[in-house]
Amino acid sequence: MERDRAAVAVEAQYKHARIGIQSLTREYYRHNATAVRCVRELLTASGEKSIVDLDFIIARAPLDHIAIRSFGTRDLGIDGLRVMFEELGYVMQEEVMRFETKRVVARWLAPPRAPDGFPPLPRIFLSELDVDACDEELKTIVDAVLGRTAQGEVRKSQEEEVGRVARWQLPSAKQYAQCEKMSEYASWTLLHGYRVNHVAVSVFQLMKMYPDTLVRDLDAVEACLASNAATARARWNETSGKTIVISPDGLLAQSALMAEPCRIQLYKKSEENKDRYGTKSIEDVYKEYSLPGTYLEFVVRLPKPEHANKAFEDLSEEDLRDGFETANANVIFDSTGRGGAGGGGAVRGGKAGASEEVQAPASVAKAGYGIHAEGSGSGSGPVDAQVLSDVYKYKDMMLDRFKNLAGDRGHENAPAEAEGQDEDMQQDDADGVEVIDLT
Ligand code: OOG
Ligand code: NI
Repeated sequence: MERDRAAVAVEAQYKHARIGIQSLTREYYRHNATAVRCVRELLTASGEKSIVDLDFIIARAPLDHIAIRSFGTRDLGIDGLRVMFEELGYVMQEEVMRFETKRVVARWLAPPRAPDGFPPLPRIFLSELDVDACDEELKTIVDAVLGRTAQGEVRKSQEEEVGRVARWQLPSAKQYAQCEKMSEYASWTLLHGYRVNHVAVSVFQLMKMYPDTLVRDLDAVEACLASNAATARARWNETSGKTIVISPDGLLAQSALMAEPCRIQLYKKSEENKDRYGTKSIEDVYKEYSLPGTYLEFVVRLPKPEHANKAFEDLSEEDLRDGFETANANVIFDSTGRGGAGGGGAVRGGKAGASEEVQAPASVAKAGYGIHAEGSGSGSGPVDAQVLSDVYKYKDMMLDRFKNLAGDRGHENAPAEAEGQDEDMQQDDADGVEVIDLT
């Protein structure tokens, strides 16, 4: 009886948390057409037979984590944000990740327990800009924008149009551009606020849902997306020189797409106008820019060493490598970058820490669950040419298999737009995330 009551409580809390998470992910997907297409492709290629529409994706697509950015000042940072997740039963973890060159700090929360038979909820990755540690020039802009919550140079915040969630108004085009040179993290967060920065698809949970899926590691994710014209154009984050980053223990592998461009209007200047009677008026001029929006990430977690020999069917999320890896995360952050000085850890005055170096890939995480279970080695090592060429051969092989699969599925998987997509889910015309003109 006691046991039943506990089970009921677990289930109630889980369902409550799931509603909260789904409302966040709904907003994320509503404004990121590429993410919808990519997740749909992974599910369909994995054998999902239902209509993979937005509701299906929100309710069922397995996520490893969700990430939100913030400013570490007043109550605007991690400690302000954590509360809403703790109310949903999430538990803040002790681990604090520091990204010295970016002036960013991050922590994560573990989800409440999932009742038997239910998939786990995603972890929450929260980060904040260490505003006090920033150079004066950057701090001045951030403070100016965060302080401007009432009427001012900024017309409106475009919450509905672009999915922004902030307690401050938009920066001007000039403030954005100046800020971006120093910190892409800061410029992104001034623009978008607390909206979900990215969600990460869990390959392990995808395999649990579809035991026969070919999508069993990150190379297979790439091959799957490359095999369909609707998703093949997605640009990968290759700021580390490759698409996949792997933790030194070889058990956490991650890859991410570059952010979806987001069209947003920013204040440019004020102009003095005269009407035909010679009456003067001041008019604010806004301009539309295409700037980095949100992105999609993919995660492979392998079993902890003590569970390495468990059969896949017996493995559950708790048996896997947990948490995050600073060096991986440092690269993943750059998915909202445009390759300027403000990204890649080059915040002025910052110094590159050795701890932020990305380790060479370990063969085990590349290879996925099957090979790991056979114990083909672990740990990180120098990039082995043989391993890499095997990976590429494997990728080609997977690509062929996905192409065949797509052929079998016929029109269902044709490059044409999926029916019934929202107006605001249309692909941005701009290829890439170049600013139109930000001066
Ligand atoms: C977070 C980047 C780090 C991960 O999974 O390591 C990250 C961000 O871009 O805000 O998501
Ligand atoms: Ni992430």
